[in-house]
Amino acid sequence: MTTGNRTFTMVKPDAVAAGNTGNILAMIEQAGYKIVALKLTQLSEAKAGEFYAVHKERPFYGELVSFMSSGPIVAAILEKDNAVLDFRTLIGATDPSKAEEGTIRKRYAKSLGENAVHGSDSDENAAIESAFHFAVTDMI
Ligand code: FUP
Repeated sequence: MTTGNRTFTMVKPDAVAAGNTGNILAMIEQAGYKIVALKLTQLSEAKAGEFYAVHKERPFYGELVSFMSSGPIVAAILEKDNAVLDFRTLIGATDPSKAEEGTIRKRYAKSLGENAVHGSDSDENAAIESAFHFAVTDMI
């Protein structure tokens, strides 16, 4: 695996429950990403807490952990040049009211908390988050 050409994403419980998984994956593929690992899963509260441990001291942590463990998610590893930064552009701002037209969050996010999709914020975190959800043998 070359660093810099992969990112990690989750279609969050709000978007899976609303039936938007297929449309979101289509937007991702249309943006030039190749899906190199993919699974439907559900995080336990403990696992969601671990994934978002960096936010432990933030006031929204409890709500975030409870939301992210509230239903199925779709986790994926995506490949493209400049994967991490281009994916942040594709998903748009964390708060959908501030997201650009044509972004995934503008189209599908309900609110700052229930914002449809996750995207890694650095190459280092993309590698850590991918390894959190997938074994090397799960990746193409
Ligand atoms: P992002 O990288 O865009 O997913 O945003 P952050 O890492 O800053 O936040 C992670 C998640 O915490 C967001 F997807 C939603 C949630 N969050 C809140 O619920 N309230 C906030 O004020 C900030 C983030």
